[in-house]
Amino acid sequence: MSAAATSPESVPSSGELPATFDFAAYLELSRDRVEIALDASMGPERPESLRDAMRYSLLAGGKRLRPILCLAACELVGGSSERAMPTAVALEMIHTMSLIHDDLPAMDNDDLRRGRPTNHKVYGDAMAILAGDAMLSRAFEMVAVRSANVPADRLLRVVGELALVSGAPGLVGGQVVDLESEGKAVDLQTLEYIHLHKTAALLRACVVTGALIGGASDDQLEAMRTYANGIGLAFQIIDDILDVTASSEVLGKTAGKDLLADKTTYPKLLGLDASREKALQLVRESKAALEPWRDKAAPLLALADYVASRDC
Ligand code: GRG
Repeated sequence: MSAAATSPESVPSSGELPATFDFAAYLELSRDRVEIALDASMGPERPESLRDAMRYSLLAGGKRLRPILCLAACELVGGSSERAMPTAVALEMIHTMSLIHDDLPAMDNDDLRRGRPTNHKVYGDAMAILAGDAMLSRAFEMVAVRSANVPADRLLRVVGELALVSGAPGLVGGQVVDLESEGKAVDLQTLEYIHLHKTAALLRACVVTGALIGGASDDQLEAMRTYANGIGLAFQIIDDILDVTASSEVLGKTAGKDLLADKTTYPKLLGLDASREKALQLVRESKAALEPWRDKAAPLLALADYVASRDC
């Protein structure tokens, strides 16, 4: 991991954030940059009805955690985050299309997302399916056609990561096991499989693709994977907890859905306190993987804390 080491004057962080790092300002600035890039990714295309349905969900807000992770990982290994922006947008597109499809009556059947009626409630089921499909294709177009100043072999690896994460080894596989598990007694191993595939895989792809574009070495990529696996699972555990403890108003999506759909969740299997402790432990392990970078890792360290402490 020597390639990851930063200047000798840095103090070992041990997961502690440097006092000078202003995470709130970092988050706001990063979100603004991502919003501008997302808006620019959707031109005056035809058919207008499809464009409207795509823009409706893509530009509906959301935390934008996935693109920000991608940009931060790229910068941590010394890359310019500008170069990672098309991939960051692609990742948010894959995430958003998965939300559109997840909300459909044939899946989670939800009416509320990001504080608004779900895509199919506004545009109908057929258009919501097609808007999601078009967004998935657009994600690959963003990487392959809109990226600049990234070596072709690196871009090819990014395309491979996105293909894996959006297919059976990633989101689709996780969703299938999730749907098949509804109403059944699910053990911790199966629950972890669902969470790792439905949620953690995309968060890992964000960090890995950002690092690939930034020129990361194999050792650095391995450390990034370890970091991302921890925050990925922690993110979904917190999601399970918030489903029980937060209101629909705060979440911007229907609270209490897991109980209603008779889903197995971490709080159901372990209880709220043990679930929280598990998430915190995963975040601690994630942060430890970034130690070689010391203070330079402040954005990713703070994002790990954010995953555990978020309230929506
Ligand atoms: C990718 C081809 C392809 C298909 C998708 C429907 C499906 C297959 C998978 C479901 C994936 C899913 C909805 C997982 C849940 C992940 C999760 C916890 C989402 C909430 O993410 P937040 O809180 O949402 O970051 P915001 O709105 O802030 O972006």
